[in-house]
Amino acid sequence: MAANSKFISEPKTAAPRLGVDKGPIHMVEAGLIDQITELGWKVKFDGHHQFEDINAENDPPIGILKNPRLVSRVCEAVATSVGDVARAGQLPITLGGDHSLAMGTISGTLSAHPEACVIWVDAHADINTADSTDSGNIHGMPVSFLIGLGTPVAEFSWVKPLLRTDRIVYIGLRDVDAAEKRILRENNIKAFSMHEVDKYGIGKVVELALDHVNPNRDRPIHLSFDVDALDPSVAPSTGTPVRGGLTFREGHYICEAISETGLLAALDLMEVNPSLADEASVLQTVAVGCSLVRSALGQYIFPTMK
Ligand code: B3U
Ligand code: MN
Ligand code: MN
Repeated sequence: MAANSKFISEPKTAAPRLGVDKGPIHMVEAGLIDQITELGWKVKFDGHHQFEDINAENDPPIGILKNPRLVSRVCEAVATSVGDVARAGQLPITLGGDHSLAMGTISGTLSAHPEACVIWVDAHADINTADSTDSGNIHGMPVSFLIGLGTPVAEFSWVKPLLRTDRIVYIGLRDVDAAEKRILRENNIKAFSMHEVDKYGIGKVVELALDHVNPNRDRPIHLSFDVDALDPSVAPSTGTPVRGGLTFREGHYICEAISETGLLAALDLMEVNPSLADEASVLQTVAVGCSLVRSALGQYIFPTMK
């Protein structure tokens, strides 16, 4: 494993919910880089991406989309960084930050590995289009941009519709808008909601999810993990907590099972937001975020069990 290396990038994000951009640095300050170095990885830390030149005054809404230029500029820079790292044969890890960043990370991954598939772990589907969004929050929309659904938004013309509808699968959904349900159905996009997690158990759900996007277990996997997929009792410090989520073990199982495939090509750990809770909740959420990353990087794969 010493020959492997990875790249941790923690972009400052564009969320109107102030504070979400402070999430990543808490995970780094909690010792994440040392922790994954101890697992045998060679880590290169890219630091914060700073975009000081765009603020609310010079970034008015486009339609009802909030902070469109800032989100677009940040995501485009992230796409370039992640693409460069992936092309170098390394594993890009992006700590967020709001989930609109996945527009950048997944664009980067697909530019390097066009055959890659995406496992999107989230309470939300994040598949509203510019036409269907009620909130105008771009973090509720990245998947539609990546697939190329809805009326194109010129500001985001750099996002190429490289993601095929049969190369993404969801796990953990439980708060999906009516319009998003229609989009999922019309495009035949596979989703394992909490209902399926309860019904089949997490082991079977991950197997079925992989069977869908990666039947021969030969495609690189981009894991985009929104920490709000976990139950708020496990990860309270996040922007839009929704009760009835994944347990600590279910979240970790997903990361472990993907690690076990040996196909992980890129990882996002998103929506850790320390400004939204008391100190104990922040520490708990940051610790869980670090722990999920370690699991995805092989912490719990014991050679004696093979
Ligand atoms: N679907 C809603 C709510 C939402 C999506 N993602 C988050 N919240 N975090 C929306 O705003 O599009
Ligand atoms: Mn999300
Ligand atoms: Mn979410």
